[in-house]
Order: sequence, then structure tokens, then C-alpha cells
Amino acid sequence: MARAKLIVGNWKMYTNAKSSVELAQAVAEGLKDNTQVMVGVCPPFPWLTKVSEAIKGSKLEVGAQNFYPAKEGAFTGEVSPGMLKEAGCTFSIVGHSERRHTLLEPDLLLNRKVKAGIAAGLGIIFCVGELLSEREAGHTEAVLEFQIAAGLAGLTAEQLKLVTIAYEPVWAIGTGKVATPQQAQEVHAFIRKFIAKQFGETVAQSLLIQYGGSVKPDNAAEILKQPDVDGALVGGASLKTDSFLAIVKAAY
Ligand code: G2H
Repeated sequence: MARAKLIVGNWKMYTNAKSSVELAQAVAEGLKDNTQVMVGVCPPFPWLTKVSEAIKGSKLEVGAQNFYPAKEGAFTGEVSPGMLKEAGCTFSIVGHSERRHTLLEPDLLLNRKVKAGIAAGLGIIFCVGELLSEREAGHTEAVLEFQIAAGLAGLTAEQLKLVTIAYEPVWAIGTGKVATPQQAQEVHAFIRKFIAKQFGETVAQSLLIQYGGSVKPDNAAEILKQPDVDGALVGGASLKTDSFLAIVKAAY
């Protein structure tokens, strides 16, 4: 089945007010003739509104890196899905490995986030991935099954339409170590099979599964060529217009 490709830049805790607007505008400009690939960027919270306004009417989507699963309330330091929508976001990342492992976010909380984001009408990029020790112990598939079953528990096939899965092996994030195209394909095919078991073949065939972890212009094409790789979640290489647009082009 032919699926669209989705390339998303995760700016993490980088950029300032000026550089975020400049980067987003330059990326949007570079997408003028692009009709083939869906593209988004996820700036830090404080720049979301500015970036959304700066690229209004372009083909670039703006997303968030995280949110809290409640409409409003006494949740000091947190941001709701509705606030993200008001800031111009159409989607958000949930469960990035830096939130799982540095902020210690548990699977149950991630499941609440996925549900709250969908209820608010946000697209969700749900991240999963194994640690190096888990891969070396032969536990990659079990870890992914657990993360997906827990994170997407209780969702309907209809709700799954708003979800993209990003496979990001933790050992490949920001390390310069990229999974080989074969390793990525193997895991993506496994994830699609698992989704088919949980939600049915039709859902599995239309689900987008992105790869993330040290994606760069020089390795993107080979990875994106794999039949079950439907895009990339890009960190470091999304902070420069040229390298990000080169990755978008690699997805054509
Ligand atoms: C993985 C990725 C973006 P990088 O975290 O989500 O970052 O491309 O820098 O490895």
C-alpha cells in the first residue's frame, strides 16, 4: 500500500525567538514546490505561536514536543492540548525517549497523553524504542510490544488514524550511531505486524511509522527507501535549513 511520507523536525530545547522564526520561514520557503511529503517542525513551547504565525498559509505544520493530559487545572509548569491548538499546533510528539528516560514518564501517563491529545484533535507522534542493553539482551521486540500495547491501550481503530508511531532506538539518538536500513526495516515491519494483531490489518497498512535517531542528509535516502519506513523524526539535522530540506527531498 502506498503511504505518504512524513518528515518532522524535533527542535528539542534549541533555538531562540529569532532563530526559530527564521528557521521555520526558511523551511516553509523550501517547501513551496513540495507536493509529495508532509513536513512539520516542533519548536520549544515559548516559540510555538510566533512560529505558527510566521509560517501561516505555508505547507509546514507546527507541532509540540509534549503536553499534559488535562484540559486545564492546577498543574504547575504544564501545558494542555487545547493551549497547543490555540498556539497553532496540529500535532504533538508523545513519549520521546528523553521524556521516558530523563523525565521518567511512565507508560500509563503516556497513554493518558495519547488519549487526551486525540480527544483535543491533535495528531500524535508516539515514540517507542529500546535501550542498547535491551537490544543486546535480545529484548527489542518485547520492549516495543510493551510500549505500544501500553501507550495505545484503549484506542479505537478510528482514533488510531490520528497516530503516527516513531521508532527511535535509544542507542541511536543524538549519538551519531544510526540503525542500518535493514535494522530499521526489520523493526518497522515488526511494529506493523503487531499493530495488525491489535487493531486489524487495514489500520496497520495505513499507519505511518517514522524512524528517528541520528537521521542526516547522507543516511536519509537509504532509510526512507525501506518499505515500512514512512518518514523520519529528525533532531540535530532539523536545526539547519539545508540539512532538514535535504532530508525532506530524500523522502520524495
Ligand atoms: C531522536 C532524534 C529526534 P537526533 O531524538 O527525535 O534526534 O536526530 O538528534 O538523534
